[in-house]
Amino acid sequence: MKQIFACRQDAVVLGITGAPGTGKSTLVDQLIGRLRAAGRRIGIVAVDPSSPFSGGAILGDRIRMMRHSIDSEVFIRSMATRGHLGGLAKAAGEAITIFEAAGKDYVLVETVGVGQDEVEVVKLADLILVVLTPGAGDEIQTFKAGIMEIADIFVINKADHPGAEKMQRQLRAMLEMGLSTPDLPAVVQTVATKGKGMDEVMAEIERRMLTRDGPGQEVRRKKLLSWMLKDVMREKIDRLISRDIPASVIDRYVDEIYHRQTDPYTVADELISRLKEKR
Ligand SMILES: Nc1nc2c(ncn2[C@@H]2O[C@H](COP(=O)(O)OP(=O)(O)O)[C@@H](O)[C@H]2O)c(=O)[nH]1
Ligand SMILES: [Mg+2]
Repeated sequence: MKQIFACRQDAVVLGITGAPGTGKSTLVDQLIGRLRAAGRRIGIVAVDPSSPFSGGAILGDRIRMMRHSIDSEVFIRSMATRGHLGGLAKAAGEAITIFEAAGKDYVLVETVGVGQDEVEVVKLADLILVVLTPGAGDEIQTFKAGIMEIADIFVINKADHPGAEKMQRQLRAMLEMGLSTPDLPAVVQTVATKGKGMDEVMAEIERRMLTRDGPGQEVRRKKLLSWMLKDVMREKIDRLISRDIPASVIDRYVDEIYHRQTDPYTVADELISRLKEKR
């Protein structure tokens, strides 16, 4: 990773988030198709337990992804939400860094916009697409997760279902009321399964990437780096603990705690000062 860090160059990082089943993976699949047609090299980070990329979805989706899995310029890295030793930010950050070092032009990060970690990870993207579907109370979910403020492009997918038009109007009205920024988020209708509306989505991505402010990008990048740094340190400290404090010592302390001779807080302080003395 040290060497990989030394040779990374910035790719465009697109975050795609939304409730499960809204069509994020289908949309990513469409984006891959369009970016590949333009000769771009692509890395995918799928942080989505229900993602076809991570093997959780129905067969039809998996088959659809297959057309890209034989393309050597498309690399898909799936990761589960939980179970990462150093945390999700580190795992996602490492995947993005590796893609950047490998010369990918675009990195697409798909996350379910439900857990706090997932939302935080998607916030690190250069551009954020929030995927909604007509009806289904998605609007309320969006507000809850606080992604209303961070979306650059709202994608109303499944526009073949009733209510897309109404939702687009409501969303636009809400945005015009709530935000004073000159560049309002775009609201685009799509039918991802048919590729409908994808030209507009691509045009918005390209237009917004051109006008992205440098300082804002730096802030986001630095936030990712600060998370990674902390996660890497936590992992190293964890390793230090298991290496330098033998299990027998832990067992002895646990025994003392059990017999009410001491408590975990006092023991932790003692063990930490011991670790420090050793250095
Ligand atoms: N009717 C309709 N179905 C769609 C559309 N986009 C995706 N789907 C279907 O919705 C389901 C969930 O899609 P998926 O991409 O896995 O959603 P994700 O969980 O957000 O990644 C799949 O069965 C898709 O075929 C759309 O625009 N219209
Ligand atoms: Mg998915």
